[in-house]
Amino acid sequence: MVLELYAKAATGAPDVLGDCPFTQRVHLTLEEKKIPYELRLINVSDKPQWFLEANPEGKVPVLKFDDKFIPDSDVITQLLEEKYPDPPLAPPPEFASVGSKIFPCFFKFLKSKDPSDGTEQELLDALSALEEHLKTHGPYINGDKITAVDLSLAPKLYHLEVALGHFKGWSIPEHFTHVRNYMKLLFSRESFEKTKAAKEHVIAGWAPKMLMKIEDPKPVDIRVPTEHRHGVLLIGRREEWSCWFANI
Ligand SMILES: N[C@@H](CCC(=O)N[C@@H](CS)C(=O)NCC(=O)O)C(=O)O
Repeated sequence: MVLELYAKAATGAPDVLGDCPFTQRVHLTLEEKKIPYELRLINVSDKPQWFLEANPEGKVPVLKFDDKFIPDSDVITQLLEEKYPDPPLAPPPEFASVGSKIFPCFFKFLKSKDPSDGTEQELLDALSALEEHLKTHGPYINGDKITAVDLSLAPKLYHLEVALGHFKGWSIPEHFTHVRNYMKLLFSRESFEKTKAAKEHVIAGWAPKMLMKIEDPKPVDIRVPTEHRHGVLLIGRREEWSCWFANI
């Protein structure tokens, strides 16, 4: 039985691996455990009917295991740990949630239009906690060996770096030396190189979320990418592009 990983296809490029950090977490786990698998891409803007029947919530990642479709990266990574215990990736329980505030803080800061609303500071505080942890326990979250916490954090830190760099011209301050080295270490792993989305797809994936107005939090009408500008795939209506460009 070869496992099948259903992963997000890139926005506007249905044959290219997309930018879902939860999918990459599972993908990294399969690679690090050297479990054979087949990758299947799902266009999340136009999900096939059979996929919605097998997985009514419609989200990726989904793992086909023993003829069952299993969604959710938490559930999948736990299953993989049980069925393929070698190499063990479970972290010590006290380290299981290290860094877990970073992704929600990154998202709030990315969407923020008010530089004094405290969202940047919240992100800096979350990064500071990771810096302190790594100072004592690094270079990975649990020392020398990579664990599942690292595999969950790596794609999120990658999205943070790419999206904040692109949309806000922001980067992790230089004094976070342990966090910056940690990111280098994670991003240079063979498994990461093999499973990461291209930067332009990460940017295209975040662009519609950047277009959501604070007072009107409904997602905009997303259509297939129709134009390139500044090397970025543009999606959505023309007036929304100008609103997006006005904000970068
Ligand atoms: N809690 C889920 C989150 C998965 C998730 O949000 N996936 C997104 C892509 S990054 C998705 O499938 N979005 C498409 C949709 O919601 O229709 C997990 O950890 O697997």
